[in-house]
Amino acid sequence: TRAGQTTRAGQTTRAGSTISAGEADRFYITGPDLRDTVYTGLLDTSRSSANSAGSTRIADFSSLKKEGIFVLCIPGLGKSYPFEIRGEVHREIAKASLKGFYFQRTATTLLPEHAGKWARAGGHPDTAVLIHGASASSQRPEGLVISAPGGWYDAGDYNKYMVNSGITVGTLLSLYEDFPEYFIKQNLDIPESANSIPDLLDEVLWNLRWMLSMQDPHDGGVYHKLTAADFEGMVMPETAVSKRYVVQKSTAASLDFSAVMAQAARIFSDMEQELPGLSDSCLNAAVKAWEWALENPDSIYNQEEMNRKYDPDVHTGAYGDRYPEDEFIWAAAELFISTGEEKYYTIIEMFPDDELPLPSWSQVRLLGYYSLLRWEKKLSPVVKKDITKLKNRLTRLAGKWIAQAAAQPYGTVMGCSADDFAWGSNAVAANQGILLIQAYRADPDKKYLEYALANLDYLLGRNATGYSFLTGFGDKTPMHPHHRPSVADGVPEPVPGLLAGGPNAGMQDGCDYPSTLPGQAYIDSDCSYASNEIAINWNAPFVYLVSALEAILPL
Ligand code: 9MR
Repeated sequence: TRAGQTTRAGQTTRAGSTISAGEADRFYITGPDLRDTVYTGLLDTSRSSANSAGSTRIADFSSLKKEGIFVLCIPGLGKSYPFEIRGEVHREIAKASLKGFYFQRTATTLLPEHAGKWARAGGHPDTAVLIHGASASSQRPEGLVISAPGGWYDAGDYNKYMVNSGITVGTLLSLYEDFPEYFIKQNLDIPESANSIPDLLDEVLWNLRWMLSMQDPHDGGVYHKLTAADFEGMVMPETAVSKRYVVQKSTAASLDFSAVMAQAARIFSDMEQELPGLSDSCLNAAVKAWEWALENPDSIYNQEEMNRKYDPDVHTGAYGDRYPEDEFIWAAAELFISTGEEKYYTIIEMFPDDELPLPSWSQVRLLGYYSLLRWEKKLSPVVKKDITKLKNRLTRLAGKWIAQAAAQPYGTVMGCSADDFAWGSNAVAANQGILLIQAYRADPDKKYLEYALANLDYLLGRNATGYSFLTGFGDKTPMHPHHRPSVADGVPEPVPGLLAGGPNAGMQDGCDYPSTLPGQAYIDSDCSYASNEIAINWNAPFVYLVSALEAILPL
């Protein structure tokens, strides 16, 4: 059997566990020692046809509400990992996945009292970063060097990328705006935990302050990334000391920055006492970056072209988004909400078509739409009409997904389309979950939550690989993520609370995958940057999904 996922007390999950292969037709839920049967049921074969995930059957024990530790057992086939039924079952995971960002902090020592056995020295001070392509003779006002310390490492590598920071911080700030009460109580055990700001916001500030330093004060444009010319070896941060550069100011980076700063401005305006002036600084920065983007709508980051012009060649992640239309929509929505000025809403086409493309680093339109929905009550009558349209589209899409998921072997929205299994597929699963939660907020029907929870189950083991993809949680969980500190620190367990990329049919790293079925194209090897890297833009939607469900459930 695949891992039996954890089921919450007092709440029904769509399906209990997904079983692969075998002939038996009955399953038993027992204590961990296989005694004391508390439930028996028939395996549901209605979805048993072979599929992209292999061949599967469902063991549905949703009606079992007894608290305790159990295993699911099928005579002749075997037993599951032990699983627990109780309330608040995801609480530690919500905390650990957010704490994962603390472990990604650059430029600071992680002390044992916060980091436990993963304590480490700081690296990458980034106080004197070269401007790529600048030369003494060009005499540009920005000069040759900037200081841009702090922020999070993007992923398993040691670089800092604005576009990816944008969607990550936007997702985390949206989580705070949607469920503020949950975060007033949460304690992450980070250096700032004793202050009066919620730890979620303290953690976000570590990256937000870095983002602010990436804006060119002379014209408002924002540098696309801060990077070494090449990826560093698998070493600890303090020994990865290659020269660092900021490269070209780009339209996408400036708009993502603008959106995040506008959103931060309204959140921090409530914390003027703790963070004097921050809200104003964020709003000014947001407006300046927006104006720069309006004047520079075609400043697309093209790494090959840049390498033809300037030395040294840069070979790190490009995040080369060629279509900034959705970034304009996101930034316009956030600026409109924060300033109340309709010019931001009317200057661009907010609804170019009926689509609701799932968020990713290159597609951020929905982040703007989610914010409009969140602030509906504050918006003018003109906009309210659009909101009604938006809600209908959202619930229609969620309903379509659910109908497909009901026939899918694992009963999850994730995996209904073969396209789901791309690079960073676990973020696809998490973002689908967020969409279902947004649909629930628009139309409080429990079915949306059940399927959001099913996608969380997917990420924690109810999938064709059987892996629980969050490091440190589950019996079968990544031990060898593509993550430099986890490889180099000499600690057998990887840094906890980090989400692996997940099955990726592209398998671009050429590692030795055990299966090429899209849903199983995953390998727990640090070789595999295409399926087993961790990244902030994957952790953030995971944190959203798990925290939102903890905040809402049980109903
Ligand atoms: O998440 C990115 C994925 O969509 C791209 O296909 C891939 C190749 O360009 O890059 C991924 O992002 C990586 C980034 O470029 C560098 N840091 C690690 C990121 C996660 O693998």
